[in-house]
Amino acid sequence: MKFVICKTFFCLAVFCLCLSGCQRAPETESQETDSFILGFSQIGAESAWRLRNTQSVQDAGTAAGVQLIYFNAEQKQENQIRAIRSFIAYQVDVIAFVPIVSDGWIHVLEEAQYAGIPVLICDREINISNENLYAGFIGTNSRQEGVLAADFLVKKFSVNDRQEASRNRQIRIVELSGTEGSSVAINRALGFRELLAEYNDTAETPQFEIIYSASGDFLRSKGYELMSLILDSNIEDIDVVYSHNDSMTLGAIEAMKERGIRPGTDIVIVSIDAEQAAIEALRQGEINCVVECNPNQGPNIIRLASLLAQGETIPRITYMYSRVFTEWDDLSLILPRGY
Ligand code: GYE
Repeated sequence: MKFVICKTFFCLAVFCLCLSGCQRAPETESQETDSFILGFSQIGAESAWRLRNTQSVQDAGTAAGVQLIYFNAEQKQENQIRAIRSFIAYQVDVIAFVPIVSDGWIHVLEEAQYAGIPVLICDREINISNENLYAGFIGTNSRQEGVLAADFLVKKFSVNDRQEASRNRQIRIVELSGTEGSSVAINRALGFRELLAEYNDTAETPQFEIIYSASGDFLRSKGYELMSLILDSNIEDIDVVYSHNDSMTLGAIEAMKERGIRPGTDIVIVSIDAEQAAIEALRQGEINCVVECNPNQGPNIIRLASLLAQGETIPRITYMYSRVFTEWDDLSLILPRGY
């Protein structure tokens, strides 16, 4: 595990002391609210999205003068639990963490509650019966992301059908899902299925069918391996690949190209995240739709953590705004993504 303490807080404190010695300025609200210690446990560095997410928290912490204690769990839940225990031992003011999977947090959260330290759940949700064990959640609405991905397919193959031949048959979908047991993978699968089931119930053709689903762990290498396996197996007539993140999508595209398959043309591709490389693939016609998942959660995390440090309550759920990029948009208007 990597352990980093931001020194900004100390420099700022020294700076403020010097300043107050000269001017005797009254303490402003922001000086008060920013001066707290935040323990932040991140999952790891599995994707460009995750790197941007980490950077966003670190930048926002530095800008607000928060003392951030950062742990990288390197994809292991036990490392995250150990990190949270060390935050408790260190007596931080607030704990924030990105739960790699949704189950298995009860004991460590009880320990945090016993120590009187509020906990902010970031990016991925947890599954827990006693909701009082954490203060709130900030992240994206991953169920809605699944709904939006399915909504694009419904438009692509029916309402705005550009593939006449597909009208009278089933649309065969392969799903590359994220880390097993993570709320994001569970909800992106759920929202996607919900909307397609609703559509299938009301429309005669085309009907959508998920013919294969497996986890690629949100990794490009696994997206490549999985897609290679699928294409070399007896799974035939794939119309769509629905991938839970851009890293896996980019790996899958590579596997398709190696086999002479034209991604975006021979197989419709729907992805989630909207990192720069995926937007480029969208521009080149190799991806048909990308549902944005906004990684720039740092300012909200720091704002909510500040409130918790002051003993205030926060909303149970804070969702980040996300949009959808499709092949029908004016792609020249998309600004550089920064990740
Ligand atoms: O989509 C993916 C990542 O938890 C929302 O995790 C996040 C997901 C994101 O590594 O790229």
